[in-house]
Amino acid sequence: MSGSYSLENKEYDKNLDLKNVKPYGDTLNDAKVQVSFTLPIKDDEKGIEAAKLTVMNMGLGDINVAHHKALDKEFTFYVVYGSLEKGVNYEDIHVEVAQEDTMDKKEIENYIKENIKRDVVIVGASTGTDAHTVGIDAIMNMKGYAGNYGLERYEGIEAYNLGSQVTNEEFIKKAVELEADVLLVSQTVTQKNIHIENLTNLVELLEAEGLRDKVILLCGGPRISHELAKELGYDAGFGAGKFAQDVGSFFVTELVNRNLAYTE
Ligand code: B12
Repeated sequence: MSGSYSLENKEYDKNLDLKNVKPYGDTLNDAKVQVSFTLPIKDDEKGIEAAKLTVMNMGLGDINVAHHKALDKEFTFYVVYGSLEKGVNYEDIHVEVAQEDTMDKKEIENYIKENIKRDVVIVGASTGTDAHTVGIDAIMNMKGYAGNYGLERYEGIEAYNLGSQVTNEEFIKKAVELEADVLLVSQTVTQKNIHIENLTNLVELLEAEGLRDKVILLCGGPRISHELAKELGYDAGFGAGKFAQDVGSFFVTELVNRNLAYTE
């Protein structure tokens, strides 16, 4: 057919270099990315140029402002495409993860039966001013999330979900009352680093009460990494795509390894 354009006839770079990995847009190594942001300016030609310069400042070339929309008189939303000049050395990356191997529900239940020999008590909440419950519910609720049962359904686990907007003081009080082995903290809102402030405050309060070393302290949320959690004084952190079996595998083995699993 005349005028038709065939992708198959074009020569593309097909060499994947793990020492210089670049984003994949339409083809390997084209280094294309999409960035979206809002500028506090009106939606006109000058604004589009400001959006281009903003993206240029991020180190992108071959820039195309694909979308601009006035949010009101003084704010405009932009979607911009560009290409990155510099790739990353994937082979040089070393990341600390909470758990290399994840057990499934049955394996965790058997592990508790054989190694802990009593129920493990877990208290969880979305703490501070954070009103998001879906994350902690995904981990704890009986029915679970995305085909993964929550901890309430596990044999050998006694799980208490306190809900959202639980102050750190209330959280600790309840943990002491229930003699919790494991504390699960969920943080979703990260604006102005409120999560850092809140998570740090919890560690300080636990330390002040002499409780920090007596519990397994874990946090999670869409912007929580294991690295950040460790930095803040937590035993581990779990981000997006983690489920009850990931955190469960971690705390049952940690209880045994740290000798916190008092056995009769
Ligand atoms: C639903 C929702 C709400 C609902 C929450 C209902 C509820 N009962 O939870 C409502 C409408 C109440 C709400 C309110 C607000 N929201 Co909201 N909300 C969302 C939304 C759309 C989905 C969140 C969600 O449910 N995700 C699904 C769960 C399953 O995912 P998850 O939380 O990541 O959890 C997984 C992992 O992170 C991990 N995990 C999570 N916690 C834990 C804990 C442990 C211990 C472990 C092991 C693992 C773990 O396991 C889970 C399963 O894999 C997101 C946007 C989005 N698409 O993500 C915005 C979002 C989170 N909300 C946002 C904001 C700003 C707010 C408000 C502040 C808005 C406002 N100005 O009023 C308020 C919150 C007020 C407050 N005081 O907290 C922002 C947060 C921005 C930021 N980074 O700070 C988001 C990202 C939207 C956005 N793009 O701006 N929100």
